[in-house]
Amino acid sequence: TTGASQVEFGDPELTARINDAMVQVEELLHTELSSGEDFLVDIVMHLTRAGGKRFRPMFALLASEFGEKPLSENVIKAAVVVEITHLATLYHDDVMDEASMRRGVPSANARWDNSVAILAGDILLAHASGLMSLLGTDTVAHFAETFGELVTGQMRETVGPRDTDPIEHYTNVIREKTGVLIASAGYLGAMHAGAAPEHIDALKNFGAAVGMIFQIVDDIIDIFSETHESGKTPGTDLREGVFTLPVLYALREDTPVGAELRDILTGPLEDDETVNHVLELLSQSGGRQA
Ligand code: GRG
Repeated sequence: TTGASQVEFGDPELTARINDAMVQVEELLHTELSSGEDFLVDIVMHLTRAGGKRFRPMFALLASEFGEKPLSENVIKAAVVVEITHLATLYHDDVMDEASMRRGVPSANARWDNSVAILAGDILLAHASGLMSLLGTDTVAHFAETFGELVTGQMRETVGPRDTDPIEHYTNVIREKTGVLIASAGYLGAMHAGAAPEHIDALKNFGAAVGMIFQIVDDIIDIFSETHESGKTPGTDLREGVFTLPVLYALREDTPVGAELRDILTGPLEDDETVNHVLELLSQSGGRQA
């Protein structure tokens, strides 16, 4: 009834525990975001109601299994803080990308307008901050750093210096904009379960790596899918002049389409015809192997 996604692991007891805890995550998420006047709640709950994988809170719960108090109340709160922060970034990201779809429904900027979507992201951050304050100053300090890095990643992608190696630039961007929040899920889940410092650290590092893989897959989908699972049109990054790993791979000297791509890809792509042509070249480039 809560819409919480169900998962299955090899161990049936773990499956039951995690699914029960995900129901608690969903309940707290709904309770937290449902406070306020009706007109606000509709906007703030828009993407939560639309679905989403809840990958980050799930990872926080799993990380907590390494501690003495797995799935404790504070672990649930930390998982919800991470999901709400993620939601805030989705609202803002869709404004920046002028995206019309998210989680299979119209994005908030399409359904309302840019101002509403930006403000909704801000309210979500206010909710995340309130909930986070219940978890103590260490968590707040950790989160301030995490969130700063996340926004830096988005900023680096948009206006960051380009004098480093392009792959290094891309790696820095995805580590920051996607890796750190998933790392934080692992860190906070393990920390609030009372895990040993070396386990907390390992789960943070594992989360960072998983987050980067997650973003690379997302970027490959943006280039090579017919239509995005979320209903987004492929080629969003190209339209913005953001060159992700499959593009950087195809641009190399030794790919058959590298020279032509280098001529075309000098900045954001203006029209659909050029975007489609580039997508076609990329599909011939072996970029899927990137
Ligand atoms: C100040 C709130 C605020 C944000 C500014 C916009 C921004 C900084 C950062 C954007 C970072 C971003 C959107 C990274 C992409 C992360 C990503 C892979 C999103 C998709 O995640 P999924 O697949 O989505 O987990 P669901 O819908 O399943 O939750």
